[in-house]
Amino acid sequence: MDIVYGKMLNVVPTTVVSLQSSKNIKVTSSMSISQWSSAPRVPRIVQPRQARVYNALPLVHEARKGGEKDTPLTQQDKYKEIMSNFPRRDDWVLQPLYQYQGFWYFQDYLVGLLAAQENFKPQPSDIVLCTYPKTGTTWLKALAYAIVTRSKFNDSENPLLTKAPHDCVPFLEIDAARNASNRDPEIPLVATHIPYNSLPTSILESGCKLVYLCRDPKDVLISMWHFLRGKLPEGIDKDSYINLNNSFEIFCEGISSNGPYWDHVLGYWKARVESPEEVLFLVYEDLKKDTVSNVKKLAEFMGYPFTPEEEKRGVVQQIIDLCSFDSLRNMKASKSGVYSPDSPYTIRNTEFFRKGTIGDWKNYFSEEMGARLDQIIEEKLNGSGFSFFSH
Ligand code: PAP
Repeated sequence: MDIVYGKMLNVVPTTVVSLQSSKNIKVTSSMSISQWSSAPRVPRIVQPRQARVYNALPLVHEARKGGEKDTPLTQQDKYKEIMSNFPRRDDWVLQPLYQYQGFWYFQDYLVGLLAAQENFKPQPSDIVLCTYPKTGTTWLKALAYAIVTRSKFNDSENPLLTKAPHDCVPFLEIDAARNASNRDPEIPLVATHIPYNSLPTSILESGCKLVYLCRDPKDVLISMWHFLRGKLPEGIDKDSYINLNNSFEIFCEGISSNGPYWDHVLGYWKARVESPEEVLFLVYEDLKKDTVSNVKKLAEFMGYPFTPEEEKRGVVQQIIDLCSFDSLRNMKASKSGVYSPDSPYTIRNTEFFRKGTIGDWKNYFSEEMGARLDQIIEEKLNGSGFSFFSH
């Protein structure tokens, strides 16, 4: 495979202090893409942050030659120009994070998000699977796909046996927004990491059902930390680029891909409180501990409830078994395949399956660090009616 490790990060990070147009329009990162397009061009007033020169490193999603072919170059350039005015942080080293509508995003991902906001047209029956990265997206995709397609395929024909879950359910900001033909119109599922308030208005106006899955933040951070370190070239001292203590501190500050994590959770939780018939809110730990009732809840919510006859035949358990960590991890597609080879987001499927357990954070953080992150999250969620402690 022709992977380019060529994007150099030898840049001096900058922070946008203020942006004022000649017509006195304040330009902020909370503006929508269409507002940006009509805003007059403004000079950048920047203040250099701590000057750091990074070594050449691969992108978070390894860039491939020709990988950006789905999205016209002019559009890519437009988005990159827009985001060059957004507040920026370089803490995670692999790529800059840009702040947009209150959340931080890696540069290539933000291009996809902006394209999704501008272009995505949902099908009326679509169900959107929404997650913060590393909270169980792969598992949720597999379960939802198996539920929705169970009468379409017999047991030996299910595409999950030969295709990775990420190839069965497209990502809105990676596949679907880049090219509408990247999805099968017969499968009403699309997945996204986009926070609730930044979802394309086309989704919010369409009344599509949303399923949200969240996870204990301590395990999310450990999972993400492993994933991002896995993007560093072999043989280098990974701790000098992405070490645990620094990752912990910046995550606690809210600086992480699609973070702050607590705001991501809160956005979907509030939506669920306001419209329980449109938003299902699931927790990874609950799904692990009581998979049967959560899978039934998921099927019911999506409009594909199990019949008593199906329950008697053990269909619920068959789906759970098919989508279990061990089952999916051992599939040929998971062991050898690559996610999204025609886009700039190329990830080996093995990277989506690490341990799949609850509480792995204890092998990395001290009790004090765990308690500190818990306290931060609890304070942020305080008064919302949702707490990770009750799961
Ligand atoms: P993504 O955001 O990049 O799509 P996502 O699937 O959300 O990744 O998260 C990966 C985590 O889910 C991994 O957790 P870990 O690092 O703590 O191990 C992965 O192991 C876990 N995972 C993947 N598939 C399953 C599954 N079938 N059951 C339980 N956990 C799973």
